[in-house]
Amino acid sequence: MTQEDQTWEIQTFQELEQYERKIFDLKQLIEISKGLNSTLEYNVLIDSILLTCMGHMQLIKAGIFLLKGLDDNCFVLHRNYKGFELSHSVEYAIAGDSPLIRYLETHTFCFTMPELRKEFSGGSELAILDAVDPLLVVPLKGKGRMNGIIVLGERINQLPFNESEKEYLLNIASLAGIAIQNAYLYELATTDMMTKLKIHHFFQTALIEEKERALKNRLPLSLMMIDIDHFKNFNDTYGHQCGDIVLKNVAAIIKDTCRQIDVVARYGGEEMSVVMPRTTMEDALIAAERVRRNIEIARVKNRGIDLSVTVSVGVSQFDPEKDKETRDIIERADRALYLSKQNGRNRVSFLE
Ligand code: GH3
Ligand code: MG
Ligand code: MG
Repeated sequence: MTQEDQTWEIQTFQELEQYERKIFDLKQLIEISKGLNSTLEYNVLIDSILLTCMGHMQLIKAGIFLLKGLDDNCFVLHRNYKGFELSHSVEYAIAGDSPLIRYLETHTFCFTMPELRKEFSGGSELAILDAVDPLLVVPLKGKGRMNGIIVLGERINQLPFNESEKEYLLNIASLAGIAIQNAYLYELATTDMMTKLKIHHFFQTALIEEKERALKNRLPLSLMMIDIDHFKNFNDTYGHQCGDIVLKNVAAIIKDTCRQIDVVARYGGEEMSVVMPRTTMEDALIAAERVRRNIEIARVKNRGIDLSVTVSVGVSQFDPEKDKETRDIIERADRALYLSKQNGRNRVSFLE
């Protein structure tokens, strides 16, 4: 073999290795895409994005800034961040219309903090990123608009990111940006914007799904129906806006009182429902009493006036013998709620 042949063979071998590496990377990206598109649930998606970055880049720390709420134009560090030791009392927030967000929106790069400081001079928002102290900042976009920022820190191998790793991260980021956009649209379509609770249709679907799951896994399932007492009085005495404030406050208290796995929905008007998976009647009654109590002790403010608000609650537990349809479970909780009203309101009742 001549020297020329040998050089050619080495080059071909190196090219082959590069192609194999590229094919491997692409296969990995398809898997990542499948993973990120398999859920529309925000918290699951966030974990999936962060763990993907950490796994592929051998990172110890990862976090993500996302829009604070459905109708909020402010990016905050999501509480599911990993590895960073940050203050729980500080809200790491960057305004959506700030120069930093506008800059990142128009630049599809990964930045180290020194690079970002050099490239981007205006705005005080860098201090927020500085407080997190990431190795790399990766902007996320959906439909051309910023919808998040990934912050990555500290690698297991201590090495800086090379160009091909940065390119790979940008590919992950573009998949993550689309997945976040989809989850955001799903959230928007299934949320009642006034109370920020789930809409009626979502409740009905969730109850059917949970009933099937309970049957299959022989797990308990309970339901709470909640209605605000004498709600019409708030409207009639202080106006509809006051009624809306009362409704929003009650909704927020119910959501804060319930667990993450509970589906809290606006059933209609000033009536709300909570689907409680893996919950027996006994535990559902404890939860219902907690909801009732938390609303009773809260003071809802309307134009400087403290309003006292109470609710009546009805609870039922799914019984595979009795309940052929989900409407049977709802009907029993509804009748229990009616009992609470009849017996003087501001109380919890149940029907077996
Ligand atoms: P009860 O203790 O028996 O439940 O009495 P109530 O006054 O709460 O019940 P009623 O059904 O008579 O009145 C419910 C009122 O809620 C009537 C309706 O106009 C009002 N309402 C429904 N949705 C909204 C809303 O989104 N905002 C406001 N401000 N009022 C609403
Ligand atoms: Mg009412
Ligand atoms: Mg009502």
